[in-house]
Amino acid sequence: MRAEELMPCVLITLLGLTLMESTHGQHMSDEPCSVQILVPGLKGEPGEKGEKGAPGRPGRLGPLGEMGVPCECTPLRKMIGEMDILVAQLSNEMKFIKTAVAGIKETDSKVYLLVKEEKRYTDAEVYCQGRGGHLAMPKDEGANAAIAGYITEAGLSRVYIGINDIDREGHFTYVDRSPMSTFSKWREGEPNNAYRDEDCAEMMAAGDWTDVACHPTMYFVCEFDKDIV
Ligand SMILES: [Ca+2]
Ligand SMILES: [Ca+2]
Repeated sequence: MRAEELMPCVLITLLGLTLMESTHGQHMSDEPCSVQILVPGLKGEPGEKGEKGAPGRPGRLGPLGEMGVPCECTPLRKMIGEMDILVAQLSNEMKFIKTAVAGIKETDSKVYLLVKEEKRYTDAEVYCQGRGGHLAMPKDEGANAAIAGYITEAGLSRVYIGINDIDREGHFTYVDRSPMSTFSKWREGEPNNAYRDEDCAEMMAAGDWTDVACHPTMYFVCEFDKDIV
């Protein structure tokens, strides 16, 4: 108990004593000012849980966001998809070009491509057709010389060209079934249908032709019309 709280008691006590003295034995309380000191009791049992309180107030508005970049996402995704396809096509074309030995040979109307992948005759034609062409079909001296020069520069001795008698023995046509013209470059003694098994044709480095079997695999030359290249 602090001093200022004691003061009234002291004053009352002093006053009481004064009264006692002045009233000559008049009865006074034995305890004119009892001092109670409060001591904390034992801790009680925890109370029951209270009911849920009302929801709090909404929080303050957040700060303004930064300006975003406008995103037209659907067209962009479409563009990216199309670019992926283009890249895949370009990769295929690059591979195609890398298989060509020494660039492309051309005449006024044709582009020739020597493909250094060994294939059977029919597979070689399928390969050329897949790129919009055919196995090379030399129809004049200029075209034949261009292809022959290509073979020689590549250091090869022979390639398949687009001439065969698959449909009718002894009746050679170009691979697109167009008839042979007056031009031909058969080596002397060819075509001879050796072993009765030679229905396809190859060109030697010198530019002459021989009939050969269609199933061996070898390099070949494709030709493309210039207006579609
Ligand atoms: Ca034949
Ligand atoms: Ca032959």
